[in-house]
Amino acid sequence: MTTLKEIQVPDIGDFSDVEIIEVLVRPGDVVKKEDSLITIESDKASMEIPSPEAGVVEELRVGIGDRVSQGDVILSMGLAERPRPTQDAQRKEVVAAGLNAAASSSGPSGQQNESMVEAPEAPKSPIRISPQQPKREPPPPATTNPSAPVRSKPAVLPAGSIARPSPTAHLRDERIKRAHASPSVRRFARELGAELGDVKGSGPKGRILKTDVQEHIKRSLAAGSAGFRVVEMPEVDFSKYGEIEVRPLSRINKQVGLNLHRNWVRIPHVTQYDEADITELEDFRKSLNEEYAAKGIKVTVLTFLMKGVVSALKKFPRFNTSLDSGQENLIFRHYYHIAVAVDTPEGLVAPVIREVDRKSLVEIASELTQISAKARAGRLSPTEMQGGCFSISSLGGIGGSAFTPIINAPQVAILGASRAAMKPVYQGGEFVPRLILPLSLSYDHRVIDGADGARFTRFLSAVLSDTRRMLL
Ligand code: CAO
Repeated sequence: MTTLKEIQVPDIGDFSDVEIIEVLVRPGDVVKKEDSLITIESDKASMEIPSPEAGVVEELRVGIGDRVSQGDVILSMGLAERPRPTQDAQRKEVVAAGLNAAASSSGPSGQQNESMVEAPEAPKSPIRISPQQPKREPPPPATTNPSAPVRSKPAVLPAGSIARPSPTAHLRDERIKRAHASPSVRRFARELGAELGDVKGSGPKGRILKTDVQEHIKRSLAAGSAGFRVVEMPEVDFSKYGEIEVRPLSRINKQVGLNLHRNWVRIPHVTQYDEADITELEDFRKSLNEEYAAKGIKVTVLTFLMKGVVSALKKFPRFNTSLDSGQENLIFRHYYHIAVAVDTPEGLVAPVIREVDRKSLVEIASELTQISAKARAGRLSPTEMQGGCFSISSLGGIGGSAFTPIINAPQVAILGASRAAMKPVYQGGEFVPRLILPLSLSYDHRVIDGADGARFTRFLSAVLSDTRRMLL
C-alpha cells in the first residue's frame, strides 16, 4: 500500500521567498532519501533541497521561477509502506547505521508517521549550498619568503614522479568558484570533468545550466581537446645543483601566462616571415619627428605599422575576423581597433587603440605614447585592453631579427616587428644600402591559408615601402 506525503520546504535559515531555479525531479521519478528535489537561489547563494523521504514523485506543486519559503509544499510523494522489521532486523540495521552514522538520519525504519499529510522532517543531512569552496591541495612545503634564498631539503623522489598542482591552479579554482551555477550543475560538471570556469551560462543572469555543460563538452570534443592528456611538469629540486631564489609571478604574469598557454595550445599557429624596405619611410618619419618635436610627439615605426596593417586588413578582411564559439561561423569586423603589446615591469599587456583607420599618424603616435605610459604605470582599465581586431608586437626598439608572436585570441593574427637594419639590396644591377624591417606574421591556420598569409605580408611590405599606398 502507498501513502501520500506532502514534501515541504524545510528550515532554510534566513532565506524566505527564494526563487526556484531548477526542478530536479518529475512525476513518476523514484527518489531516494536525500536526493535533491529542487534548487533555490537567493542573492547570496543557491542551495538544493533534499528529499526527507524515499518514494515516488506523484505531483509537483512548484515550477521554475516560483518563489518559496519554509513550509511551502514542493511535491506530493507516494511512500511505499514497509513491513515493520523484526527486532533482529532492527538490531542489524542499527549496527549498519553505526558504520555509516551520517546515513542514518531518520532512525530505525518502520517508525515513520504514516498519516496522509504530515509536517516535513527537517533534513538531517546538510543542504548543499553553492558557491562551494573548491577543494584545495595542501600547499607545497616551499619557502614562502620570496626574496630569501631557498635551501630546501634534497628531493627524495625522482624528478617527474610527483603530480603537483600547476602554478596557475589557484586561478582556475577561483574561476570555478565564481562560476554562476547551482550545486547540481557543479556536481554534473565535476563528474564530466568540465572546467566550470570555461563554461558560458545561457540561463538567467548568465547562470550555467546543465545543457551549457553538455554543449561545452560537445564543443571540446569537436575541437579535439578532450582526451588530450598533458603530462605534468617534473618537480625539480633546483637547490640540489646550487643556490637559488624563489620569486612569485606577478598577477599579470599569471593571467597572461594562462591566456598565452591556451592560445598556443588551441590555435594552430603558422608564422610567415617577410621584410619591408622602409628606407623612404624612415626619411619621412625623421622629418615628421623634427616637425612635431616641439609638441613632444614621437612617431616611431610602430605608428606606420598600425596604419599599414589597417590597409592590409581592408584588403584581406579575413584577418579581421574571429571564429564564433561553435567554430561554425566567421565574424567579420567592420572596425579597426589595433592592440599593441607593451612591455611593463609587471609583465606584458596589450592596450587597444581604437579606430586607427580614422586617425592620423600623429594622432596615433600621441595616443600610443600616452597609453604605453599608462600601461607601464599599471593604470590601464580592463576596457582599454578589450575589443582589439588584430595585434602588433614590436621588439624593434630592443633588437632581434625574427620571432613567433602568439595570437591574441579571439583575434586570428598578430604581427611581430623586429629591428630594422641597413642591408645590401640588389637593385638595378648593383647592391645598394636599404633599411630593411623584418616582419613575423602569426595567423590561425583554421581561418587563414598559407597563401593569404604570404599575400598579407607582401601587401604590407609594399605599403610600408611606399607609404602613399596607405591612402588607397
Ligand atoms: N627598427 C628600428 N628601430 C626601432 C624599431 C624598429 N622596428 N622600432 C622602434 N625603434 C626605435 C624607435 O625609433 C626608438 O628609437 P629612438 O629612441 O632613437 O627614438 C627606440 O627604438 C625605442 O622605441 P620604443 O620601443 O620606445 O617605441 P615603439 O613605438 O617602437 O614601441 C612599445 C612602443 C610600447 C610597443 C614598446 O616600447 C614596447 O613595449 N615593446 C615591447 C613589446 C613586447 O614586449 N612584445 C613582445 C610580446 S610577445 O609577442
